[in-house]
Amino acid sequence: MSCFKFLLFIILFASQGFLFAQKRTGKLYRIDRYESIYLPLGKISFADKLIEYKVGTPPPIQKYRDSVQCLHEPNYKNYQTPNFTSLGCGGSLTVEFTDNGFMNLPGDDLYLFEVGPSKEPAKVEISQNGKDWIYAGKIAGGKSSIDLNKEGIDTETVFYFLKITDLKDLCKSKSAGADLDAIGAINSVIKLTINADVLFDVAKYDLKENAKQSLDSLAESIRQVDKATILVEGHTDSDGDEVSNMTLSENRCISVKNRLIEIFGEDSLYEFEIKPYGESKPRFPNDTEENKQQNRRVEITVLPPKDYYESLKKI
Ligand SMILES: [Ca+2]
Ligand SMILES: [Ca+2]
Ligand SMILES: [Ca+2]
Repeated sequence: MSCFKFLLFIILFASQGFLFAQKRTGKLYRIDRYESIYLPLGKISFADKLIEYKVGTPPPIQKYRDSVQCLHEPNYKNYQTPNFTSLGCGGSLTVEFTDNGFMNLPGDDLYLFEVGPSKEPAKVEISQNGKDWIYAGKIAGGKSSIDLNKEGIDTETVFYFLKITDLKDLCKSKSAGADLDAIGAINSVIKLTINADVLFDVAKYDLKENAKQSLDSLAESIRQVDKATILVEGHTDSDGDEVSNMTLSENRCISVKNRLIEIFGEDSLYEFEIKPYGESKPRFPNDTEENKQQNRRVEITVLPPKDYYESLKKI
């Protein structure tokens, strides 16, 4: 290799390294002076919207009652700066995740940034729809994680709501009740469902011409995260026989995957996985035309990348 070529090689190599260093959504958040928590999907992983704030009794002083301070990335500075929401004794906060959801996957699933000088325990419940609640665990107070791996919580449901209720441990401070700076999902996901009729003609698996636009806009949502596993799941209705529906959904998954690879380019940091289900997982009984239409679908889930889960095994 000539000297010039070698130099060029070094420059290219270094600039690629630089690009890669730039291309990571996953982010470390400081817990204390010594520890941090890694969120593999980065800043989208936090609760986005306040649904309800029920202040407990006695309540915290007014400046600690700003209900939206518990949303988005953590930004606690010190106890005097009210960058957090205090629940009051026995109070509760209900929040929604709008640009992401969360799931019960390997390792800890949620991370609550409970801040301030005292550690105040709280109960956490989760919900798919904001109506039906499942007990998810207790936090001892302080910055705490929750593993959803318990009875009654499967590994397929995507949750969008979280409710935290103070357990009345410390009721006499200015910031009575647990103090929430941020509510994060470690196992954060983006789930996108697209009606198969938009993408394909009946019994076909090559994409319709205008399907490409639908997948382009879907790709924009995926781009919020630059490194992930993208799971493509295909479902049909019950018309036709089981075996051909399985083959059809598999071929449709492959079409969607190939189109996404075309959009993102071969050297993107996404890894694809496909799971065809045929007619085996209907959302609704296949007894009306409307229900059948709802059952014909492609579901795309953007998950933390595989190397994140491999790093968990090493600990
Ligand atoms: Ca979010
Ligand atoms: Ca888990
Ligand atoms: Ca905050």
